[in-house]
Amino acid sequence: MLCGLLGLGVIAVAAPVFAQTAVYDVEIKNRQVQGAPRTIRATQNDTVVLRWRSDEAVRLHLHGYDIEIAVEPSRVAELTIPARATGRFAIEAHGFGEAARATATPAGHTTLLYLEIHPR
Ligand SMILES: [Cu+2]
Repeated sequence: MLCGLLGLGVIAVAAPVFAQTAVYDVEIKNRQVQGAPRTIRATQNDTVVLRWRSDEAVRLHLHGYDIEIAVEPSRVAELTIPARATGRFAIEAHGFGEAARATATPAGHTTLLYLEIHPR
């Protein structure tokens, strides 16, 4: 019991000092994000890891940071974001299915999630 209390104390002291890594699982079904919150919040200098799974090929684009990743069906694709810039950034789908594999950026963009980075 005493050990448990001490452990909690250490975590409470350490948390505000060190940047953290937050991992989120995000699933896309029928071109929509399932269950996850529409906005993922983090603190500046944290690392955010989004582990994407999709029932269809999709190309993802994180605005502001300008990171693009391709997600293939039934395979986990990780999007790692070193959260240095603060603000609210859209993560868009730049095409599903065949359009996700095309070299040109398709016209229709769909916002899937927002990433909010708050100042430390
Ligand atoms: Cu975009």
